[in-house]
Formats: sequence, C-alpha cells, structure tokens
Amino acid sequence: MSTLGKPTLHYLNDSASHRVLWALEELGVEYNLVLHQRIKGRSPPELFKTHPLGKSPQLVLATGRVLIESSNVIKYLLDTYDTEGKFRGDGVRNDAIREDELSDLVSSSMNGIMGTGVIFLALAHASPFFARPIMNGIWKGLRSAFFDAEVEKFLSYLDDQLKGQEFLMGALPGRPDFLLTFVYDNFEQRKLIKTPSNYPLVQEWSKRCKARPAWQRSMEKGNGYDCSTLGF
Ligand SMILES: N[C@@H](CCC(=O)N[C@@H](CS)C(=O)NCC(=O)O)C(=O)O
Repeated sequence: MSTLGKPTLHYLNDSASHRVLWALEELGVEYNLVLHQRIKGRSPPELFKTHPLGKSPQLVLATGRVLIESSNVIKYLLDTYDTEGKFRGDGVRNDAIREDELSDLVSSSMNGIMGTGVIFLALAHASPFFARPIMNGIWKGLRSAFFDAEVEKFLSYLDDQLKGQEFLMGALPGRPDFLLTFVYDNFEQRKLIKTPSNYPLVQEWSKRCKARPAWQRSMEKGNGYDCSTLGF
C-alpha cells in the first residue's frame, strides 16, 4: 500500500460510484474520498476538472492517472489489492472467464436496459402535464412489448447463476456483484421489476450485500445512495 500511495475516489451522491466505494471497503484499501453533490441531477463542474467526461466514479491514482468506468476501476482494484485472489472465485465454476462474462453482462447488457427505463421515467417526469399521459402510454406499451421481458430474462439468468453460492463469484462478493448492486438497485427502487419475488436468490443476494460491514461503512462514508431519484 505505502509503495503505491493512496488512490482518491471521486464519489457522486446517488450514483454508480457507490459500488467502487463498497469495493474499496471490502478490499481494505487506504484511500482518499472526495464527495460531490449533484446539481439538478447532474455532475457539478468540479468533476470535469479531473476528467473531461465529468462522470463518476473517477479513481485518481497517486501517480495522477485517472481511471474511469466502474468495471475497469474495480478490476484495477482487484488486480492491485486482492493479491491472494480472495474476491476472484474458487477457480472451478467461478473463474476469470466467468468474472469477465458476468461483469460485461451486468455493465453492458443489463445497464443498457436499465438506461432505457431511466430515460423514459425522466421523460415522463419532465414532460408538460398535458403530454404526460402520452409519455406514460408509450412507456406502458414499451414495458409490455419489450422491457419487462428483457428484465425478466436477465434476472432469471442471474437467479440461476446464484444457485448454490452466496455471491456471483462464490463465497465473497466479486466484480460482477460489485457492479450489479447499482443496476439491481435502480431496477428495484424505481419499480422496474414486474414481480421481484420471482427472483428469490437475487433478492437474498441483495440483502446479503447490504448486510456486509463493508457495505455499511460505505453507506456511512458516502453522501447518499438512493437510486429512486431521477438523476442520470
Ligand atoms: N459506465 C459508467 C457510468 C458513469 C456514469 O454515467 N455515472 C453517472 C452517475 S451513475 C454520472 O456521472 N452522471 C452525472 C452526469 O453525467 O452528469 C460507469 O460504469 O462507471
């Protein structure tokens, strides 16, 4: 740790950066934390001083290099600090290919579906009152034609992947678990899952993540994590 220097996490309230904060706590990394507050749902100007995209999370290494994209940041943290591979699975079912595959599934495929839901909810919310019924009608149609079935497919798949193990990578949370929290919390808290009880193992998994002392420390250290708000 001392030879590397402390990395600095730029954390935005109610955002994907929470999963990096949780990972830092799980791994016992010494780090600096800079808390940013959304302005009208978006990043404040300070986040653009460290990276031109102004997104969060951003992890600034002691060398000054700035890492972005949660999956990339968490992979860096695991590669650097999980020297015994405790959070990388037992190597049998839970191997490196599974770690990449499930991480991509969560942060690309599922995140894309989640984004569609978030945009439609925001559009309905921002529409003038007379246009709202039309937007809500379009959203309802999209849900029954496509969205609900996609969510169902992904959550059923993950439920199956959790059979016989507590986390997606085994006995401890791994990269896909860190990533999934934000995506699942968005689906769940924004009421985008038609029948949450159809995925009992995912529901238990979510409770298990939040019961971990490292999760609780991350909640105390951050400046809020509520996915039901209408920010981007
Ligand atoms: N794919 C990126 C997403 C980063 C991202 O879009 N973060 C959002 C918060 S969830 C953000 O910074 N939003 C503020 C804005 O764009 O103004 C990741 O996984 O880290």
